[in-house]
Amino acid sequence: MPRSAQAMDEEQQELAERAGRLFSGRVEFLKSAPALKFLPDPDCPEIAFCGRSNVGKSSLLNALTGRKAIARTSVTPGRTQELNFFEVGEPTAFRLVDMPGYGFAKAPPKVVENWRKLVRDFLRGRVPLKRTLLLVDSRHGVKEVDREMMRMLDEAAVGYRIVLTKADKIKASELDAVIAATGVEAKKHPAAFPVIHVTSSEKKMGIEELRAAVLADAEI
Ligand SMILES: Nc1nc2c(ncn2[C@@H]2O[C@H](COP(=O)(O)OP(=O)(O)O)[C@@H](O)[C@H]2O)c(=O)[nH]1
Ligand SMILES: [Mg+2]
Repeated sequence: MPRSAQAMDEEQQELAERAGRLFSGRVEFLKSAPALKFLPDPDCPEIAFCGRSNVGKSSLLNALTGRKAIARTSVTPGRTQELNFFEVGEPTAFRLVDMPGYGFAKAPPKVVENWRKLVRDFLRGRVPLKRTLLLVDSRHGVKEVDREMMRMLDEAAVGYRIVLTKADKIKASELDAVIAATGVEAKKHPAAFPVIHVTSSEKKMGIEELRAAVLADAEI
């Protein structure tokens, strides 16, 4: 028997409330891993965040967790080349993984190659990785460097949600166009979710919905 719309609404509501409690409760930095041998034990679900340097990843992590500086917001793009792990919940319900940003100018080829290897090996081999969030700046839309990231996710068969950031920075009409174009792009990628998330860490837009989505992903 199909579930009623009301039952689904109630489930969604319950999920959103649980997500709100988890993200406003214990969130703790666990460790940085500059190479796979430093990864924490694969003993709980993980959700990873990736995107170009300066896309607003640290700001989004801070907004999701309601902290000012759980993840450092930086004006020096591309400095970190590590996977940063944060635990959410008491006891830990899941981990957030802050992946190193990409696409920064003037990166030496060796740095780019290290980035590619670390990210690819992590995506391919990480058993508890449930989902990745691919952040895209609303003002720029999907760029070629993002497509490379999308191809890596497709190849590793890690499902991902595309999250538009800094939605407060552009006009509503422009935002609609970017959402539509991003949706078209997502359809070309087998591991991409068709639904595009729209957020602003500055204006706290789309944050509650994204918390619920992350929790749902962690529980699959
Ligand atoms: N207006 C606006 N600016 C943002 C938003 N999110 C991030 N920024 C700014 O974009 C810059 C890069 O943000 P950051 O979180 O450090 O990006 P990261 O390099 O991806 O971690 C900073 O100057 C932030 O203040 C947003 O939602 N709205
Ligand atoms: Mg950052």
